[in-house]
Amino acid sequence: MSTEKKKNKTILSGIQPSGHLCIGNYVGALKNWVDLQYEYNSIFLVVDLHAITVRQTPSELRKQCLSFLAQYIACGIDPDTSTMVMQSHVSQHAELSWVLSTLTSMGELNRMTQFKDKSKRHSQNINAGLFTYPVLMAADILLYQADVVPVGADQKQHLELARDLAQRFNSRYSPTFSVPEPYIPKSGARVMSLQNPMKKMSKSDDNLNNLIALLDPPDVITRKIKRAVTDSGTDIRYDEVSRPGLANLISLYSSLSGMDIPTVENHFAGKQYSVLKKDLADLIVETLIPIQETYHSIIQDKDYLESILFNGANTAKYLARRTMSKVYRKVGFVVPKKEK
Ligand code: AQP
Repeated sequence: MSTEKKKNKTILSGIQPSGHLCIGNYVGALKNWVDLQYEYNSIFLVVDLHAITVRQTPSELRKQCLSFLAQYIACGIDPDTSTMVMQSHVSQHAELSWVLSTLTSMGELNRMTQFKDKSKRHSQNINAGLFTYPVLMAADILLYQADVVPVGADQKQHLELARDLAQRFNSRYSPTFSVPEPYIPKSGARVMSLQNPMKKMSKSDDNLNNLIALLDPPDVITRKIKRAVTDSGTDIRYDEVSRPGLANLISLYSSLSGMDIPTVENHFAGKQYSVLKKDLADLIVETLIPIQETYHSIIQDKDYLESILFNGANTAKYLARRTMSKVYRKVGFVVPKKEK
């Protein structure tokens, strides 16, 4: 497909401003956003409405929202090219979510594995928002007629629902929404926890040894990788089933170095696990140092960050209003006179 053609297509993705943005978010999502932003019209969201589905401290959440925006920029999202949006600045996300929730069955939401996982992790706060989270995510995507959604493998099920809802609305009323395609990277789609490689690395994990945060200092990164759980084998060979911890480290090395997995295996042939761990820690530090430098240089500049959000909201609201006026008309609402 030519660049010109792709420019007519939109990519969209977002991350909840909760916990610590981690290397899993980076290789599963952010790195691909950066690579794709010049090929497509791009919209990147800080999804604060999603974040309150688990309990947050308001003053912390406010800080996190700007911190995540600054980390997106530090990772390479270019505010002159991409539209960067704070989800709560565009009220149409919630409006479309309501309409789509009337097309979603309880059974579909009951099957969502993220809801099951999060209900276990937050058993004192299993709220309706946590249950309907995937509908709001579908609204985020469909509101902007996104064609491609770069996400990690954990979001595949939610993406399927967004596709189903787009098709359901289109066939019940008339063609209205683009049906989005997931963009899941070949390597790094599912970075696993460092201490428990059977579960995914999660940015809100209470045990910080399970994750590498994008803002972790070099000595912390080196220590966490050194202590990452592996097995008692000696050769560096990728096997997700019998050696999940080692496979996770090889896969991370592959994503960050750009080498495919067999090349990484050859590169470390005859070497010990400790060598892989040291080289991986160095590679992560090398990747994150420039990100951290940029982050620290912009995070205090609140005016700059707020102006990016102001511009992002203006662009986003224009697109969102266009979609919502179609949606409301099609479902049979009376459109206010001035919007006709
Ligand atoms: N381990 C991972 N490997 C690859 N991609 C991942 N993503 C998340 N974890 C991994 C991708 O990052 C984007 C943002 O996902 P999110 O906002 O749901 O964040 P999270 O890290 O998945 O957060 P948790 O663990 O659910 O904790 P909360 O949300 O409570 O902070 C997505 O594209 C995801 O695929």
